[in-house]
Amino acid sequence: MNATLQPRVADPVKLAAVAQRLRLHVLRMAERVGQGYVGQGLGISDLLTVLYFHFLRHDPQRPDWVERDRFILSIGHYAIGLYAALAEAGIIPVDELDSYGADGSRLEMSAPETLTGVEMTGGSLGHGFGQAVGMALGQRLAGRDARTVVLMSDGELQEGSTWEAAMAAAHHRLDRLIAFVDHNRQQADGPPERVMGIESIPDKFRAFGWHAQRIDGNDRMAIVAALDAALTAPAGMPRVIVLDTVMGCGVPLFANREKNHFIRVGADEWAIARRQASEVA
Ligand SMILES: Cc1ncc(C[n+]2csc(CCOP(=O)(O)OP(=O)(O)O)c2C)c(N)n1
Ligand SMILES: [Mg+2]
Repeated sequence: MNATLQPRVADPVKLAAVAQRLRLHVLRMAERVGQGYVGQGLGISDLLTVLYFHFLRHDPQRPDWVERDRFILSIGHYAIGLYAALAEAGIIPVDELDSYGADGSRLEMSAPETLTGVEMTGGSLGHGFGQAVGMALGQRLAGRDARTVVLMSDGELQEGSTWEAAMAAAHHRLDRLIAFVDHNRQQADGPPERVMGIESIPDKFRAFGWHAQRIDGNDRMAIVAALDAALTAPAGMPRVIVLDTVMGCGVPLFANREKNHFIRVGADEWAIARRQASEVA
């Protein structure tokens, strides 16, 4: 096994504190806009915490370091979560979060690759996975051992391009590619099982030649363990980790809403949300 693929030891206390700060950053951004993709940002904070503060090899002082592991956010509307992680990691200034979604801001509601730390412009769904496959292939052709990590959504599994990318990754035996699926059981028009069913997600990926796992995506140590298992899985297969997540996780006020894709929040609710996020560790 290549030494660079060895798992590292995670610090659960540190990760809990970081995840809480990410959630508070998400609320701070959303409160200024008054609405938005709050549920996604909160739901994915645990993954982004583990990636940016445990797993990814990156250097905040040199965001363009050529040997860095790549993180590709296929779902551009999740940008609010990514900005929180980039700020907490020191890649963009924390104070810049206040400009989220404002005219002229670098922090557009869909992540643009013109922003430091963003690898791909999002917005049009179903493209990040294919781009990640291309980047992983490119890393190998360049002789680098960097890992490529991509996050896509359950809604994106309904796109044909997703399965073309899955097939290509297995064909090219891209074992340094790790794909995450945020299975939050929501898309714009309701739950996927009502719009167009996508289960069983792990079985579909296995049929395409992938190493597949499924975990509680809001359990940070389960994410750490799944990444460890992905690093030591058989060579030659790309890896996928399906995350069962709760939209709005960490803020019960939002987590319990039936329609969570784009949350409208009353002016009086933000203080409650902030308090709830502060209580969860
Ligand atoms: C190609 C494309 N089709 C449609 C849209 C409009 N759109 C934006 S978010 C979204 C929902 C996609 O599902 P998912 O990412 O699972 O949504 P969430 O979990 O955030 O509710 C849709 C259809 C888009 N951005 N791109
Ligand atoms: Mg979804």
